Amino acid sequence: MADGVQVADVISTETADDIALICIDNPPVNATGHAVRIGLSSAISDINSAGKAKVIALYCAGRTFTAGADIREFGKPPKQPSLPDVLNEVERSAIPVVSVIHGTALGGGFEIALATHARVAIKGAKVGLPEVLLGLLPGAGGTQRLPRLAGLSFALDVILSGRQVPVSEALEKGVVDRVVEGAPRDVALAAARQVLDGTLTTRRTDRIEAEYDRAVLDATLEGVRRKAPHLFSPAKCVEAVAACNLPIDEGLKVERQAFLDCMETPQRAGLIHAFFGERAVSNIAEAKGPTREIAKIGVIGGGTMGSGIATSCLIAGLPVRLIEVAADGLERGVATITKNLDGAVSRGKLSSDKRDAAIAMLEPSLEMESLSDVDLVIEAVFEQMDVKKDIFGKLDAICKPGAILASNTSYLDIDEIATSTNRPGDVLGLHFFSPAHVMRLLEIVQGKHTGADVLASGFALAKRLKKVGVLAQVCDGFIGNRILAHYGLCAAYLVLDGASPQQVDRALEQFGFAMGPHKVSDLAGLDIGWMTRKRKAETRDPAQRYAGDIADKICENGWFGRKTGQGYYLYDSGAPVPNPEVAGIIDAVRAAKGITPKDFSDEDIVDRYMTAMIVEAARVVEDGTAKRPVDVDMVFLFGYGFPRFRGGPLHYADTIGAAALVERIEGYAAEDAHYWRVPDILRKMAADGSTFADLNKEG
Ligand code: 3H9
Repeated sequence: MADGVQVADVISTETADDIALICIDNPPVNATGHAVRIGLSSAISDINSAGKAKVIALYCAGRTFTAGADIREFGKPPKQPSLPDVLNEVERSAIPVVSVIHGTALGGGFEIALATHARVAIKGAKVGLPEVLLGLLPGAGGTQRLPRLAGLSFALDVILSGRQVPVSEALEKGVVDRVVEGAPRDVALAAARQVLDGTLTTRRTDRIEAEYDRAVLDATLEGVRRKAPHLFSPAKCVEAVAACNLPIDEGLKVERQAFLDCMETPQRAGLIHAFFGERAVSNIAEAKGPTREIAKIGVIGGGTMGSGIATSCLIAGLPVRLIEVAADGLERGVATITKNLDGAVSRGKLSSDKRDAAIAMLEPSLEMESLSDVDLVIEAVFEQMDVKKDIFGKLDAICKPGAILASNTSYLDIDEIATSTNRPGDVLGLHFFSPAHVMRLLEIVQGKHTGADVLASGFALAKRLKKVGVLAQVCDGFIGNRILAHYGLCAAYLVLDGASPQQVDRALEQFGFAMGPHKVSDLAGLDIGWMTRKRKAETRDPAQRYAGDIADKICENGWFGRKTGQGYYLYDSGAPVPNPEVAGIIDAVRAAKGITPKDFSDEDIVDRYMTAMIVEAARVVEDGTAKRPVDVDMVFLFGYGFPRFRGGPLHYADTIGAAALVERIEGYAAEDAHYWRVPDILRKMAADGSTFADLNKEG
């Protein structure tokens, strides 16, 4: 028995004449957990000892061949036998082994197939080595066997991209020997017979000499360092592949060490947290239950947001009725949707046929009454409560009973919006992120009265749109924008007190963000923050130091960022350069406020910014706006460009530790005790030594 899983439950063998069949049956994805490794090793050795069979055929039950190592075992003490050892036994088997691939043979799963002596794939199958996406490298022979079978360049491409290779390509590259149709067991029997009658040739990969080209390896290494400077595992992948010119035993040792090096990094833990987190957000009771059918969607508002939402629905094959108040607005909306779809075609994300089908499913209309037959309406108009309430009042009168009424508001109170209808149970928030047809995050906001089936339908829609739906409760800004408002203030304080916008951006880009906060603001439009500051001016907390003066002055000049050609940066000649006039504005504001600029190190900038993010993220978990820390993490990975290899703000917080964070916050509080306050939840965690990961486990 291994970890409560019986070996006999996951590996079975049967013999028929000269043929031995081994079946792996470890749902859901036949991962090579401890029991599978023990079972496979014993099966190979028992069949060889018995000496009756002349060929072994290995296949998997269920929906797929194996998806590789059981990722849940990583980070725990390793259990023998290791997968590389088992696969060496497979390769050394005196009786030839043929593998039958169906579904997706990924990572250690594909490595099993590479260690067998012939590979037959069932039509539609895919193979791949996605370890790099988990901060790892193929550690069970993939870096040694794939270049031997398919050449250096192909191996580097597959290992560094982590992509799933269609079986036709795998056949062309000689990675699989043939592609057939049929059920895995039938194909396994047929393949075994072909080995016996000599129509399917077997070969030992370890006896093939790998093609080797130092120049290709050097150029690849330089490329990964340039493209992914923060990531540890891509360079290790190249290092391991570079050992494929050694005798295989030595090459495997280099691979093993490189794999263990990757295993030790926090990046591996962050990326695996991201893998499971993406699935965990919808693995909750609220997302399950019965749903309402959504076959036709209404989108109100043809601006950037509404058009992006409509594009996303159309790409998913959902007909959309787009509503605008005036003909020119409607025309602009249709033009934006067409542009979005054309962009998806040129990026290779959509076929021309699907683009044409999507356009055919779009019905523009100036009549709100035309929404009487849709199953879901998504309102995406200005962020003004009275406008939204007016629309929802009308929708209540127009829409059929049972239709779901959603608002794409980024911060307004869904419950108040729902009061303008007689059906608050049908109302929820569906907060998309711009550009809505590209960004994968969807905050699903539960109102006080939102029906359980309405909420579950929100999750079903997210899945259909291939988005990551995260449950959020009502508050100003929900999960993401509420946290952003808090750490955005920290960035503003850093500039007010001594850092330059460029230094803040550089420090955070070095930390792993694709863009620093000032570049992001320039991209989003500085007028958006300006409007929000004006809107909140009356309710601003007088005890809180105001930090908007610099941004206000930039906006007063009409500089709204990229769209006006200047903001914190100038955009005249392509690559952004610091706007020299902003430095003058900063000096003037500091002088007027009597601030003597301080020197901040890049490390200090990152620490303050990240601590501010963690503080508000902790509060969002504490007050239940987010269900668990992992929900906050996924909001940031999929909606805010947070570096995936750091797992999300609260996963990152665990790498610092609650006690160290409390100490940090108390240190900053000496400068500004109003802004820097320790959340109770963090103080409690510091006292009892618990972590955000513990809270995830509690659910
Ligand atoms: C590796 O192999 C290292 C080796 O080189 C060396 C070793 C020494 N382990 O995605 P789904 C779970 S590294 C454990 O929703 P789909 C998943 O969490 C590994 N669990 O289904 C989910 O659980 P739940 C390299 C796994 O049909 C359920 O299975 N391999 C694993 O949309 C269904 O998954 C990879 O990186 C796993 N390996 O997609 C492949 N995989 O139901 C990772 C999945 O509780 N897996 N689960 O939420 C995938 O890419 C997709 O799961 C796959 C199926 C395409 C297979």
